[in-house]
Amino acid sequence: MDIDTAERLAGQIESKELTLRDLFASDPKRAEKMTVSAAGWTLDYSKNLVDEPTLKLLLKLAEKADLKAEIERMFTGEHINRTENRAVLHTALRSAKTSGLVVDGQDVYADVHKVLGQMGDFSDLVRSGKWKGATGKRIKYVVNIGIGGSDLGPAMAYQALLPYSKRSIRCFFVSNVDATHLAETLLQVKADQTLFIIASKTFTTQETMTNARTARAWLVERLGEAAVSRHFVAVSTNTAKVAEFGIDPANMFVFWDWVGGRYSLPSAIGLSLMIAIGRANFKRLLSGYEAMDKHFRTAAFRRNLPVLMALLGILYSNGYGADSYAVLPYDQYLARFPAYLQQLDMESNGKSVDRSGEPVDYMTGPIVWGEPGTNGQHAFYQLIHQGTRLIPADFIGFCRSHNPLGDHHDKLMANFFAQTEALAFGKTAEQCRAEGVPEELVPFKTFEGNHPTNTLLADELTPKTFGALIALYEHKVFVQGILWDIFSFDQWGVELGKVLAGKILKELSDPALPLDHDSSTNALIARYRAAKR
Ligand code: G6Q
Repeated sequence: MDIDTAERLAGQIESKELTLRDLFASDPKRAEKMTVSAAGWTLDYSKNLVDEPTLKLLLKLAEKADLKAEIERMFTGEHINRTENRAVLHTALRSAKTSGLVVDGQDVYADVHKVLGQMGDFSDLVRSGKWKGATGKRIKYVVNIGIGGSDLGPAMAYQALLPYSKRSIRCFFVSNVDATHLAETLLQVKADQTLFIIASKTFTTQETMTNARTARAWLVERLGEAAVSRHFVAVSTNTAKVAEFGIDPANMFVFWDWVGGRYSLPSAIGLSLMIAIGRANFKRLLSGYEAMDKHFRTAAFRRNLPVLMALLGILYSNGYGADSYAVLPYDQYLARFPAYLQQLDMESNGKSVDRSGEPVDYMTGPIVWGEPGTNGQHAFYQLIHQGTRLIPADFIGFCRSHNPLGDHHDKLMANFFAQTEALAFGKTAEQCRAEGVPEELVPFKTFEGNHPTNTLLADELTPKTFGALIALYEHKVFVQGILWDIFSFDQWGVELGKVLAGKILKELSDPALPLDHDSSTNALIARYRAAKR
């Protein structure tokens, strides 16, 4: 991060003590000036603790980090994922272009569209009932087995786009190696009408392979070995491992090492979603992503949604010391969106060394959390309103509901608007007194306000607006990674988890093995060994 600009920023924040009441009072056009639109979304960022000079300094940070050039490096396939020596090309997955990008000898767009065509053909077969199970029945259940990036995207998106899905096919997502996840899912499906999609970039992930093997055995027990080819397909970059598992590579949908797991929903990892919503809606989803990609790549930073949201996030993390931000979708279909963003943001920017390998001396990726409104209002909003921490929040809402029952939607959105207003402007002691609040209760009923929010509003949750929303956050995270000078596209912490458990697994299954961990871990393993079945 450019230290000089960051220090000036900190100086400004300390000297000014901005309040949203003053900022709005001093400029009647504030909301108009601080509202920008792109790809079906309107971002109103006026309820942020930012004035023009602060915004200028934030934009300077972007300039100093050479952000424009960094964006181009990503879009054109440079190996910006340096610790894994890979390009980062998830934006190529949603480009309508079919040629014109050759990276490391690969005709990227051509390959992307080839796989999209293969996915589309397969989805058509499953949706139309032409793809039959081993006993001649059509598929009614799709079980995606994957974890992390091979699960969170499709699981979240399936829920988000349920109104667009074929309701006669139900999708399930099994990720946890806890057998309960698979067992409870298998209770809800019938073997001869189930398609298992084994989704794993590496095809070596312990959780996924364990669930996949157990699912395979379950199916073979019911329908015989020959049924596997009608009931199992794979999504992976690793053809050899797919074949070794016993899935015909003809039933495999590929993607590439330049697609990071948490960015992989628009790749073949989205196969379950495409089966659910159909190829045309999947295409609309991709076009929404692409609209935001184009906006991000071309719009001036001052009007660039991902850039503005990234800069404001940096203001709160580094200027105000905020540890977290909340994502509050006022739409039940987006219930899993905060969980999805947790991986996208925290796995990408949960880093503490800069790009030259030196420890950073500033805060990087924040904690992301949230729940759909209005549920959160009856739970944790209290702390946002009256607690001691600064928690910036993104409010995400839609003008029209897919379920226009009575006045539900107006009520939902009345809460949506009321909350950002109350968070910004609070309620003063004078207002309380004017309302007749007894003096001894005034301190408790006073709301300081000055809690910053972004409001993101679209007409309707459609595949297109939804794709644009995901891309918006992807690019926000990218910008922050650049400004913090960290690598956002590796995840060595996850890799560590993948190897750590291996040693202990052996010790759990062989009680004769000596334990040489610390005294705490040794005692806990011994306790488990003594009580396990
Ligand atoms: C995502 C991470 C991680 C990954 C899972 C699953 O960016 O790399 O969440 O997606 O560990 O990996 P596989 O797809 O290889 O099974």
